[in-house]
Formats: sequence, C-alpha cells, structure tokens
Amino acid sequence: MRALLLIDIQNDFLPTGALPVPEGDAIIDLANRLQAEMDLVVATQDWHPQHHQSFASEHAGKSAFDVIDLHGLEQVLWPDHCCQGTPGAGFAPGLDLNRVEAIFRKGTSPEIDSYSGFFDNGHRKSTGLADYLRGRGVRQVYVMGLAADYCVYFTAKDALQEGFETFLIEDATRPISAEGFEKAKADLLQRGGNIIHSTSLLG
Ligand code: VGL
Ligand code: ZN
Repeated sequence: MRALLLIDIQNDFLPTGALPVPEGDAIIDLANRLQAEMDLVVATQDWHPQHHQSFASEHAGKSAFDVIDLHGLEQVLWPDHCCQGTPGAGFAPGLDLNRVEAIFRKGTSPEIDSYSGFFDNGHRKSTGLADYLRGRGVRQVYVMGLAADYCVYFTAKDALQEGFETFLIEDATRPISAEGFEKAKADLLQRGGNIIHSTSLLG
C-alpha cells in the first residue's frame, strides 16, 4: 500500500501568503495528478494557536527568521502564519481534497513547533500518523508539499525512522531556502530515503 502525504499545502505558504514559499503554488497541479497513483491520500495542516511561540511577534526585539533557543530547542522565528480558523490556514485553492481520507493537524501546542507530520520538534508528542498509516497497511510513503526544507523534510525523516519506505517527490515541493533543501536531500539519501521525480510515477 502506498500513501501520498500532502504536507501543508495551505494559503499562508503560497506566494501571496504570510510565510511565502517561492513558487509554492506551482505544485498544486502535481498534487492533484499524483493522487490517482496512490492507494491512500493523507494531508497535514499547520494549525497554530494565535500566540504560538514560533512566531517572532511573541518575542520582544526579535524579527522573523531570527533563531532563538525555545525550551532547549533551536527555533527559527516565523511571521504569524496558519492560525487556527483563519483563511491563511486553509488549503490552497485548486487543491483536490476529495480523496484525502484524513487530515493531521500539527503545531497546536503553543510552546513547541512541529515541522513533521508525525511528531513535534522535540519528538515528545506523536500525531498518531505512523500508527494510522500502519493500520491502513501502508509500507511506502510518498512525501510532497510545502516547504521542502522544513515540514516536507522533517516528515520524510520521521517516515524513514518509523520504518516506511520513503520517497520525496522533489519536483512536487518547493523550499524556503534552496541551500537548505540541498542539505535536506543529502541527509535523506544518507538515511536510506529515495529522491524521485514525479515522472517516475506519472509516466
Ligand atoms: C512550515 C515553517 C513554519 C512548513 C511550517 O510547513 O514547512 N515552515 N511552519
Ligand atoms: Zn508553522
């Protein structure tokens, strides 16, 4: 069983959003077409409370993209984004959600960020995604979405650690930093992950 994970394809990560990922909108068509090649489709949704501690606005004197220590973890400070119930947290227009069987929300604890769809950044709390996928008989996990160097990367890394055969679809994602994405891909390869192009699935 192969599952497609649609990671954080949300308005705030599109070029007009609060935390824009360059060309983030360019992956929506692929997200729709790749679903037909999979046995199961699952989405994640970044879903922060209004005063999330990953927001630069919560830290006096700090700016977006500064890095701080947050309860012992290195934390990039972000512009306010994906606040629960706001239009920015909604899925991108044009993204086909009909085949999405479950949506896993993350980043809901105010004191800790959560890039991966499986765990928070401290690996303290599970979202239940790994058990859900195993319960559905999934062995292969295909990861795509936004942003390549953060939530897509950390989700793929945890998928590998959870024992799934893991494929990052590199043309179906876009990074915040191109350099960060190159490092992420090298790390995933080293951990036994696969980096593929959508043409190997779509023919
Ligand atoms: C993300 C930064 C902060 C992502 C989410 O979806 O990649 N990045 N929150
Ligand atoms: Zn976030």
